[in-house]
This record gives sequence, structure tokens and C-alpha cells, in this order.
Amino acid sequence: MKPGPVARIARWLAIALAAAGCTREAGPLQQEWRFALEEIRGSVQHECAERFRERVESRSGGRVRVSIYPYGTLGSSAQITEQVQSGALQLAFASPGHLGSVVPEVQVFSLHFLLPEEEGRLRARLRAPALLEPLRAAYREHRLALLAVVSEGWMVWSGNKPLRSLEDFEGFKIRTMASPLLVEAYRAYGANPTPMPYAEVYGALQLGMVDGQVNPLFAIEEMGFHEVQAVLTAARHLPFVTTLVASPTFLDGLDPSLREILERATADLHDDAFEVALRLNAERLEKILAGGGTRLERVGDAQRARFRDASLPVRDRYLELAGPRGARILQVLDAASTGGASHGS
Ligand code: 6CS
Repeated sequence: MKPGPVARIARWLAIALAAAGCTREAGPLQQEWRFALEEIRGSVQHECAERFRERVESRSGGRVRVSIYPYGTLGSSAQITEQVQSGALQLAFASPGHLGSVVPEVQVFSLHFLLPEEEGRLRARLRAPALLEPLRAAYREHRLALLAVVSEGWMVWSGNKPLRSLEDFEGFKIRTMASPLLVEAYRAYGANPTPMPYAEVYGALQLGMVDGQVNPLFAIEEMGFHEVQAVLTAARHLPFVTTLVASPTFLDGLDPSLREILERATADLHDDAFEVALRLNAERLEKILAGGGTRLERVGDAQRARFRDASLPVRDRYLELAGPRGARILQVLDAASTGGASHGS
């Protein structure tokens, strides 16, 4: 028997809603926001995403359901980014360390000794409209909508020896994320940088395919890298910056009340990330040291100045790759513009 006009309309509506990421269930209209992470359960991204989910679901009164996909459920960082670009995912974290291969301007977050060390200044710098406006334009050109830029804490180097000087890096095979300027940063130290996906790092360290890697403490602990690395070296050379992105079709199609809920939850996530990262990094360091198999070393001021000097030519390379918009972004972030150490000083 052929369906009547009401049934036909209901069927058509169900197909249209499914295509838009919505499903009609018992009760209010449910809209699903699929949110992919580049980190596993228990990570900074996971805790921030859970808080985001609770806020969005309660503030929307059940109109939105947020589904979180931790790292390992959907694919590599590059594949997650492609899924946001195509609209299959509504939200994701996209770290500049990977995204730099797609959006050259975001490689500013791969430049060493650029961002302020003081927490309050770093937070303010990463939410400055003068930074977000040109970055948003760059993301849009690559079918991504930038929502927030946050830090997950300072990265440390790991290896089976201390990395306290440029000489220690000579020929050292270090795993990096894919961004070309991360590779150049370590070449500038005389190292042998080897990009590879996050999921392959543990095995590569264990088998000696690489000598070391670089990540914040919480990530080193939860990925088990300390189990196969004897020494962590802290130089406060670069915080791990990540960005929250949305699919532009999803964002542009949101009704104003849901858009406001998304914006508020994004602002909350910006604060959460710093707070969660501070706590997790401190707790995980204690855990690593308590294990007894790994120690922490710090780079002294004199050697730090040498690392910084060696890193400065990479900024010129950034300007070549990122053009005039990159120059504006670099200017906003440069510590020199608000009283910190400057390029070439
Ligand atoms: O090293 C990486 O590839 C990863 N590190 C962290 C802390 N987050 C995501 C990223 O893919």
C-alpha cells in the first residue's frame, strides 16, 4: 500500500533531520553534536569535552546531545580534521602541531620561545581578538571554523639521556607531530626530527626507531612514554596549544539560541583547559616520578638562551610560509609587543 501524504512528509522530515545530524526521539527534538578528540580518555581534552557536554546538554534542556569520540575511535588527527571539513563531525580538537600541514598560519604555535611563560599573560594572548580574527579567516579558507585556542601546558623532551644543551640534540632522533615548522625547529637544534602519528609513538620509542619525543607531562604519562624513556627535560620552550574547531556548515546552520549555548560553552572550555591542564600535569609528574624509572631535569638559563637563539631563524621561515596574515599573527603573539623577550634581542 502506498504511504499517505502525512507519512510521506514524516519520512522526508526524518531523512532531512538525519542529514543535519538530528534525530526525532521521544520527547524534545534531539540534535546530535559529534565531538572528536585527539587524546584518549582521562586526558585534558577528554575532561574539557565532558564538561562541555554537560553544559551544552543541560543548557539546551535536552535539545542537544553531545557524543564524544576519544582518540583511537575515529582515526588519526588528519582524518578527524577531514571529517570536520566534510561535515561528518560537528566539533573536534585540531592541534596546530598536526594542522600546520593544512593551515600554514597556525604554525605560529610551533615556534619555540615565543609565547609568554606567565599563565595569565598566556591565557590573555590566546583569546586576544587580534589573534583570533586573522586565524579564523585562515581556518575558514580550509573549511574549518575556529572556536577557541587553548594551552594544555608546557611540553617536555623525553629520551634516555638528558637534553640540556644543543650538543645533546646533535643527531638525536626526535618524534614530532606533522607540522613542517616543528620539523624545522628541531633541525635548527641539530636533531633528526621524525614526524609520525601519536598512536605510533610508544612502539617507535620501544623499538628504538626514535630516541625521544616531546609532549606535555599528562600525555607522557597516559600514553606510557615514560615506561620506555629514562629522562624528561624541561626547557619551557613551547606550550602545547590546541584549537577547538567546528564544521562551518554546522556552525552557520545553528539556530541563534543554540549558537549562544555553543559560544558560552566555548568560553567556559577556554578557562577549563588551563585549569585542567595545570592539575593533570602536576598530578601526572608526581605519578611518573613515584614510579622510580624516570627522572626530571631542567635546562639552565645559559643553555636556554642558546636554544632560543638557535630557534629564531625558524620565525623567518614562518613568515615565508604564512605570508602577510602570518606576520600580523606573529606580531600579536611576540612577547616583545608586551614587554617580554623579543626576536633578535
Ligand atoms: O603528540 C601528539 O601527536 C598529541 N599530543 C597531545 C598532547 N595531544 C594531541 C596530539 O595529537
